[in-house]
Amino acid sequence: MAIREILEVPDPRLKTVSTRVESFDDELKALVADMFETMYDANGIGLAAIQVGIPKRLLVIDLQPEDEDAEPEPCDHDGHHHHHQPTKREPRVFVNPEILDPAEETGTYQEGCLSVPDIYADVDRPKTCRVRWQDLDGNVHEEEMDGLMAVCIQHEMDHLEGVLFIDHLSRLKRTMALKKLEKLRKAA
Ligand code: GNR
Ligand code: NI
Repeated sequence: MAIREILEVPDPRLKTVSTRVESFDDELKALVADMFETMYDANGIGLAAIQVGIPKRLLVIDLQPEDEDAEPEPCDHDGHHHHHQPTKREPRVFVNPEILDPAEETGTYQEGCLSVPDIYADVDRPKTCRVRWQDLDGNVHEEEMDGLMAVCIQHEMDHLEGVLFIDHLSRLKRTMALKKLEKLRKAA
């Protein structure tokens, strides 16, 4: 397992339209393991493969927030202190995901993106959607998504089309967001 580098704007690779996963092999499982490690290290709740430079229709999500006040895990008797470990992880893998019937009703959520660090902006999206996807063995699943899961999976699926959340903003707001990012980078 390895933490991979997360691509950031204006890297042109983030505009790639990703291609379907055809091989459900060990290489895919190794990539997914790296994606989880990279996402947890960056404190993200989702990650698309293109964000680590792999143009495949693959994403991982874990909505569980890290819980600083969590009780130590019962198995933590080896004396090691596990920093930034959430109490309970809910890792989910979506291979070749498709949105079937987005709700007409939209909701607004303040989104962020690991590829647009430290920038947050309100984005409107369908409140719920049905998602069909494959798991790591190629089996097909379908589920109705709502709440933060609906927001996150739509954000991740945009990445598969080369779209970032700032692309949903007005030109003025997008320009302001990118200028702010430049300023933060120069200050760092
Ligand atoms: O970590 C992330 N948080 C987040 C917050 C609101 C809406 C979407 C997201 S996804 C983001 C991680 C990321 O960039 N995934 O592509
Ligand atoms: Ni993102």
